[in-house]
Amino acid sequence: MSLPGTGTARWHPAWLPPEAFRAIGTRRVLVHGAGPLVDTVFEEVTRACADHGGRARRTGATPPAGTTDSAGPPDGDGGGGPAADEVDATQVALVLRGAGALPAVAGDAPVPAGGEPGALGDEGFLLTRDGAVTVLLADAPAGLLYGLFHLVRLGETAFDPARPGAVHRPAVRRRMLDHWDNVDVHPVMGQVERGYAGGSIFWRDGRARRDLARLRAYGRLLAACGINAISVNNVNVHATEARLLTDRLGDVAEIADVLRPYGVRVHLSVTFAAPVVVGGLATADPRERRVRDWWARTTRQVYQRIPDFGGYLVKADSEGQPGPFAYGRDHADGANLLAEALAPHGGVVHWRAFVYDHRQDWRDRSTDRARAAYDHFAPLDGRFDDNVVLQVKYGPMDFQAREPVSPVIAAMPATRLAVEFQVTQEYTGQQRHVCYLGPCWSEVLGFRPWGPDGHRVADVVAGVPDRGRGGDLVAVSNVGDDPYWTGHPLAQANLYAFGRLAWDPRRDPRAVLDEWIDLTFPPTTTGDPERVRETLHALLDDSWRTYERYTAPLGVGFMVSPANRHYGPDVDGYEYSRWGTYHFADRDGVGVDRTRATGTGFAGQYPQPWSTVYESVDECPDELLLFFHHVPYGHVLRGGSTVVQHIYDTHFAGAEEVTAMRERWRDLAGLVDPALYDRVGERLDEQVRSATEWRDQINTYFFRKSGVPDAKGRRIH
Ligand code: GCW
Repeated sequence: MSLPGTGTARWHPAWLPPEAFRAIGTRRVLVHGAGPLVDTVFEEVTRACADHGGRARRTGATPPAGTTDSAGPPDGDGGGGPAADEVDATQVALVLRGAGALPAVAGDAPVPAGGEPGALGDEGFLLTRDGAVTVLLADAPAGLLYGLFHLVRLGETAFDPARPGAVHRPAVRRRMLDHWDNVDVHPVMGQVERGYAGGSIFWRDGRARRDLARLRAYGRLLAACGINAISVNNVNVHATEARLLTDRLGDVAEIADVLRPYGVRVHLSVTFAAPVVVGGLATADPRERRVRDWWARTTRQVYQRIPDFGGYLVKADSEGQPGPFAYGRDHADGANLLAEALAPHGGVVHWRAFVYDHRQDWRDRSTDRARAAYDHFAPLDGRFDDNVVLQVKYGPMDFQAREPVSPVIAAMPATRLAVEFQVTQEYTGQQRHVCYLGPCWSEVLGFRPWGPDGHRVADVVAGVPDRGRGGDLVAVSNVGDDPYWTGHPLAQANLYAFGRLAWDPRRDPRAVLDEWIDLTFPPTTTGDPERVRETLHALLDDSWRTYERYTAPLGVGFMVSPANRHYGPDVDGYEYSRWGTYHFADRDGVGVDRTRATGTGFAGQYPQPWSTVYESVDECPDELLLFFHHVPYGHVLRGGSTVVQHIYDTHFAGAEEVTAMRERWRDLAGLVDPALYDRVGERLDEQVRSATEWRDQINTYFFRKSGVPDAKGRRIH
């Protein structure tokens, strides 16, 4: 298909339309350095210059004698051969240090503190100036690539002579996306589990899709927002997917080949039972020699085929997936088994902490799903190998619109941790609703588990002495084969924001949105850039809180429809189920008592001050009240209103805000691409319908339970 405004492309350019490269593409650009990623940089610059009239030139493409780095194209130019005066007229130099002598145009550029040769690391870069030349320096090829996309983001301002020199490095070493894509269409979950953007970009009906052009375009988008790792199949590993590790490894290798030029390493979800399922052994017991040998042998073969393979991702003893418990072993035994096989090759195992009893009896009040990850994993701190990354969902339950930060994050200083977000909007509107999650992730990353003077979650993930060994940020992808990549075109902002916040967790999510807006809707193309920016901010900035207002109240979570696969309201939908996701509403009150004094004791899993704050019904933040406490409907919140009145007020307000969003979108008629305009418009219609449904079901439910009328006399059915 062809999308209006995108030439003949079958997909929307997202945050990399050709116009986004105008500032760099109109200049005379020198790329200096050797190796495949520098080739990519040169290719990008060459294309930008071809589109916008600039000149691209390459030096240092032949590695200095004695190095083994693979060479790119010979030194030369990407625009017809430079004349001597053009060489002198270089305006921008992207330079890999250590690739022979620095080109003269960059030789005298002042180096800001922290940017000394060798100090930038594998992915860092610095931006400075040498006289009239804008100079970007990196010590490793990936740094040059990230630096290029930094220039693209900055646009004209990158070349402002007054811009002070600055060093940039990612806060987190691995910024990873997990695809929950199935190779075979799963009878219940389909091609992509919790996917809301069509089919998979990797797989279709049991086969690799081999849409290599699109995969390459995906790699570009990922690199441009800083993502450097990806897992290509669902953590629920079914029969066909188990074979990606063995006889179907070629499919994985092909994806790795396409993403490699953009610095994205490929990881694979594997089943813990692989030695049995695909290896023909009678056991997968981690203590058995033949099992360890099997993993060592199999992993060696993986690395023969994919030398820069990232590692394994494992969901074990969770929601029916096999794991070490079957052999009387624990999660450290299980994770270390795979870590041992990966270690000689530099690979890592991401071992998920999403372990709980999914066959709970709703009558049993002593079992609390929120406790489970901590109960299972905190006692194992110190037992995991160095190349194990324990992957923890950001909240103790399951990607709800509002949860407290998982206490596991503060409980395992001797373990590498990855915090897992969900970019795919399973519980946040399934990409039919506008719900910009940047502010939610930013809150989580900025949360200080040890109180106002302590480290943040982001610090723990980056690594701090005595508090965290350092790990990764991971998110479940929202991408599919939809022409807009993400179903809802505005959901692209979530993918972009995840990458950017993983690179720099301290960034303001609104500033991230500004970047995304300017790249995706370049000011030079929209006619009225101010209006575009303001309108998109008006829709997106507060949309997560709006979503929270019209759905499950005060942190209690769920209330989603099981029949509609978690879309839309069903207050009691999971109340008598086995999943451990209850709200316990009765005629007197609502909420889950997770205190030590009278409840499940979950509040006690936090360090001070939070364990005291959450324990206390008076100190607990309003937005989490029903997560931690069961309170009467007349309980007065810190904000001043009663619980039931708050429910009514927020639900009326949330639904109204969505109606206002739909109105506001109309401001962009004629200013953005018509097909995109219509797609968003249709989804906003659905969001208005759905938010109204949520409002009415939640308000009616609590009115019927409590008998308390709305103080403002609004219509409750
Ligand atoms: O949120 C739940 C989803 C499952 C998912 C699971 C998990 C891949 O409903 O579809 O399974 O989490 O994170 O493993």
